[in-house]
Amino acid sequence: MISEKNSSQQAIDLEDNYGAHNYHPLPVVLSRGEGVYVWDVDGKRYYDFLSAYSAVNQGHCHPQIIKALNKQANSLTLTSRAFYNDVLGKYEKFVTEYFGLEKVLPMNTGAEAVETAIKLCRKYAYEKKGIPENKAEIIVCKNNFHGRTTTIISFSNDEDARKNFGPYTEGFIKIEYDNIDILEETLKTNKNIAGFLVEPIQGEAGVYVPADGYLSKAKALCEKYGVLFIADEVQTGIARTGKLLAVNHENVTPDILILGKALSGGVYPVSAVLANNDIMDVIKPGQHGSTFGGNPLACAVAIAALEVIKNENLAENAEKLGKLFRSELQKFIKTNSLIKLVRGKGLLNAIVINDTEDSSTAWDICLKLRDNGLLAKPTHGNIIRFAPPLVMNEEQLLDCVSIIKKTIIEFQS
Ligand code: IF1
Repeated sequence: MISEKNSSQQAIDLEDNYGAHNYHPLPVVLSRGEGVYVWDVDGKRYYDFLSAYSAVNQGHCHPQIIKALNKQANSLTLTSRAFYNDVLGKYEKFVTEYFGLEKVLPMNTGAEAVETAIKLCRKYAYEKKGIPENKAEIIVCKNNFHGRTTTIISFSNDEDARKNFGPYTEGFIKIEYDNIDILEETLKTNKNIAGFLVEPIQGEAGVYVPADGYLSKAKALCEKYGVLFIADEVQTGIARTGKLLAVNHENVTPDILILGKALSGGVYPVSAVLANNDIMDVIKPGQHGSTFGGNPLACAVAIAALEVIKNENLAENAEKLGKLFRSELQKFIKTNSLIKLVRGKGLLNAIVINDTEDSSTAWDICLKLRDNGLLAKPTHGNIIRFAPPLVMNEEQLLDCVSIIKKTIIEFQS
């Protein structure tokens, strides 16, 4: 029996005793969410500045998305792809028109969608480009984060993510991010390149924004060398950075687009890979799939989640509030020695703290932010990511800015 007393500690103990220790959560136990807020088991309210790693862009428990979830759950949840269902086709038409690519392959998690993109890219390379069997290479970037499957961690350079999970999958060339010359050099000197897989902003690396023009130049180089440009917009997509997609800032259309997280507004795992027909048509029946991918519940939820983005102008809001957030913090850090810099795009931002990567400063600041009513998570010992739901308004954002300033000042005294 779980008593009502100390329910916070009870919940933590249960996870500690019965769950694998593959996470180190901030000590706060949440039981409710609405819009930009979450509440802990004791009823204390917080601003959510993580948004479940940008999955909850539409805000917690958005009524329109929950309504779609409930409505669909009452009629049909899963058929598998062995049969047709009456929602998948509607969703496929909707999502392809929404993003301007001809076909979609529905999956569930971000990592699955990345795996799908890799398989699609390789198959296209063998069948349409004539790369010799098993020789295809995909260029990836140093400090990438694309998920946690064995293939994906094979091209990570994060020791925690990688070490003792080998043997690793071959066929990836890792180059420096945000370096266009190295990309061209790599494309020029290797003849079996099938694709270039890139995050438009590197999230896990600490919200690292590449130089203006990097993505459009990279896309142009991919075209020149006949290589597929694969954008992993799992974290940056769906209005987070102030445009529907982060590549839209540079008017780039990816050959393969990978989406996840906020594609469902965070209520259900929904991911997708989009591409035009000449690419997508290399996959034939039996060659790829998933029991849950494209299920009616996921499709209904994703349609609602994408409608909310447009109806509520969340990309424009993210753009506007992001500028305000950075300019307010910019002003503050001029007067403060603890924060080195603030960077980001739209409402995907981070502060870099004047301390070493292995310090606990970012963690300690996050604990104090929590006490002051704002939840954020460090990425590395000296970087804190700030990514609130995009349904925030200006007044709330300024309230958050003052919580952050107050916390940093408290921390220093
Ligand atoms: C965790 C980071 C964020 C992603 C990109 C694919 C995936 C992710 C660009 C895989 C997932 C997550 C997962 C989360 C931590 C997290 C993360 F800090 F590691 F980098 F968001 F910032 N492509 N990102 O960012 O998607 O399979 O998880 O659905 O706890 O591992 P998934």
